[in-house]
Amino acid sequence: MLLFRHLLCSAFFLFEAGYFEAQNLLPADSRATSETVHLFQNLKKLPEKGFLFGHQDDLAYGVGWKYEPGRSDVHDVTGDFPALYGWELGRIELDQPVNLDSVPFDRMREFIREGYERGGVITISWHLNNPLTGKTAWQPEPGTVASILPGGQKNALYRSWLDKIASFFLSLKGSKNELIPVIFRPFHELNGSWFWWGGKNCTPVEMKQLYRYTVSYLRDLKNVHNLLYAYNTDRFASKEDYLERYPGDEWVDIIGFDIYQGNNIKKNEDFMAELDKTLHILDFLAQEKNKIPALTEFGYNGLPDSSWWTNVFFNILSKHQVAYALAWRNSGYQSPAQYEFYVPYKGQGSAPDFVKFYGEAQTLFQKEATALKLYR
Ligand code: BMA
Repeated sequence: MLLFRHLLCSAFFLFEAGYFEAQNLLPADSRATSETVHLFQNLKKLPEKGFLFGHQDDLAYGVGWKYEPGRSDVHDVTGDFPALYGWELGRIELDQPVNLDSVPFDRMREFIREGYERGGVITISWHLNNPLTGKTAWQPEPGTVASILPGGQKNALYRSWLDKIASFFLSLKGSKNELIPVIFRPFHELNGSWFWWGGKNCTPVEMKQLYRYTVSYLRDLKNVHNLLYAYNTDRFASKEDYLERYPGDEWVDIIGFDIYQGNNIKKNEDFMAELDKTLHILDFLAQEKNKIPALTEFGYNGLPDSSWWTNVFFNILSKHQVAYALAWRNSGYQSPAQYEFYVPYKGQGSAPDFVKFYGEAQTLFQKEATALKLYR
């Protein structure tokens, strides 16, 4: 009888959501859909195996082409699609039909479904305009973050923008009418000062408030339950630096950062040393906080080094634990001064090395991701 009571009590205890939360088996949204919870649990185990290779806007366009059904620069080079697809919502807040990089939101929805149905993972960023001035994300104005928090003059406007992204997230449906899970990385690069939400443009306290407010609004008010939340800095110097604007473990599922070679990190050795050091801190924090580590954006614009993928990037990444790494977009020719791509296209100098990188056991592309059944 005693034993029976004991078993009954344990079962009762196990069924309490509190137990799962305490064990970190549930994401920041304890009411997340089952596909989202499975993705969360599978991503947590993933670094033991390897990392998903991702590419921004991969299915929409590449170098020298746009909107050719079934095409992808990654596929042209490797015969396989990425395992992770990045998309961007900037300008959805203005009710525009296309985003700031000219991707129509309707097409984006179809591409998201296409990648998901193949077993791939979706991550979304949002370069939302400055709500105080109406200018772009890159045009900071003192007081912007304070103005959109509760009590601020632009809070109602910000809420109306959140309503629009909530509708978009809730419109992402798979073939069984289930919601498609998305890794949302609001306020990315939040320790740099180039966006209105970042660095010296607000205080760490304001940033934490805004992050929590945004999660809570989407999750608790709009009932969006297909999101995992990524805390996403830019390059950083130390653990303390990384955590300065961290909203707290209960608000975050994934911890990551963005890092690029070129511009201010020119030499391979310097990039490797910094990537190694910061990934080492991330490994430690992911363990300590029981979070999913990720390289939320990376790249070397124009890929001028033909062996960069194996000698530089994989050389360092293979020593660390990340669940995924997202390469930035292949927009190609933009102006004589700007030619932008971060994965090789067919015939590009680093393409053979990228195929070698593809062949590494730790790099996971679409076929491997599909086999992993990340939503079950
Ligand atoms: C930047 C560049 C821009 C683009 C922006 C938002 O890094 O790629 O061309 O508009 O991201 O996607």
